Amino acid sequence: MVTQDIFNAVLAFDEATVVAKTQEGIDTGTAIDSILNDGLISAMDEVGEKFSAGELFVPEMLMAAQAMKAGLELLKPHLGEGGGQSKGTVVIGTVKGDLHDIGKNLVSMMMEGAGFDVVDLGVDVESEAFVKSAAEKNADVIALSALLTTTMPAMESTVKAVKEAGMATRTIIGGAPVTQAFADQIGADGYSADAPGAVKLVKELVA
Ligand code: B1M
Repeated sequence: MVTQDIFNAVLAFDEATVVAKTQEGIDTGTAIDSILNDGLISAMDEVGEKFSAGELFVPEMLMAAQAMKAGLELLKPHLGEGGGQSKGTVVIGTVKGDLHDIGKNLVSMMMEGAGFDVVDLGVDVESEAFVKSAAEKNADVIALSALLTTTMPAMESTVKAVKEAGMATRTIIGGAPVTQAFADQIGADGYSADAPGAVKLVKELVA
C-alpha cells in the first residue's frame, strides 16, 4: 500500500522514495488525509518514539524531517478548498528557542489552502517579531507553534506582549506538548491539537 511505503521510506530517511510514493498516491487517487496521517505523520510519530527509546538520534530525526518535508510539499496544492477572496491574515511562527517547523508548516499550508493570507515568520521567533509583523500586516490572528516543553513559556510571553501592545489580534497556540488548559492558563484565544482544527478555529475567530 502506498501509505505504508511512504511510512517506511520516511523511517528509512529515503527522500526520493517519499517523493515518488507521495506522487504515486496523489496520481492514483489515494485520500490526501491518508497520505498525510497514515504515511507522513505516523512515520514522524514513530521517529519520535525511537528517539525517546534511544534507537535514533538527532541527525536521523533531521533526515526523517527532510524526507517528510519533501512529501508535504507535494501535498500542499491539495490541502484546502483554496481560491476566492482572502478570508483574513494570519501571522504564524514557531516560538523563541524552538526549531521544529513541520507542524507549523502544515498549519500554514492548510490555512493558505483555506483562503487566508499567511505570513510565516519561520522558527525561533521572538515575541517582538510576532507583534511587529502582526501590526504591520494588520493581522487577524497570530498562530504560535511549540514542540518542546521548554519553549512553552515563550508562548506565554508572546501572548502577553500582544495584550500589552493593546492589539485586537487574536492568538492561537498548538504543538505536541500544548493543551487547552495551557491555552486557558496563558490567556490565548484558542488551541488546536492539529492543523485542520487550527483552520477551523481561525475561521471561527475571524467570523
Ligand atoms: Co525534536 N523533539 N528535538 N527534532 N522532534 C520532539 C518534539 C520530541 C517529542 C522527541 C522525543 O523526545 N520523543 C522531543 C521533545 C520533548 C519535550 O520537550 N517534551 C524533542 C527533542 C527533545 C528535541 C531536541 C531537544 C533534541 C536534542 O537536541 N537533544 C532538539 C531541540 C531543537 C530545538 O528546537 N531547539 C530537537 C531537534 C529536532 C530536529 C531539528 C532534529 C527535528 C526537527 C526538524 C524540523 O522540524 N525541521 C526534530 C524532530 C523531527 C522531532 C520529532 C521526531 C517529529 C516532530 C514532527 O515534525 N512531527 C518529535 C517527536 C514527535 O513529535 N513525535 C520531536 C510531525 C508534525 C506534523 O507534527 O509538529 O506535532 P507536529 O504538528 C502537529 C500538531 O502538534 C499540531 O498540528 C500538527 C498535526 O496536524 N500543531 C499545531 C503544531 N503546531 C501547531 C500550531 C497550531 C495548531 C496545531 O496553532 C497555531
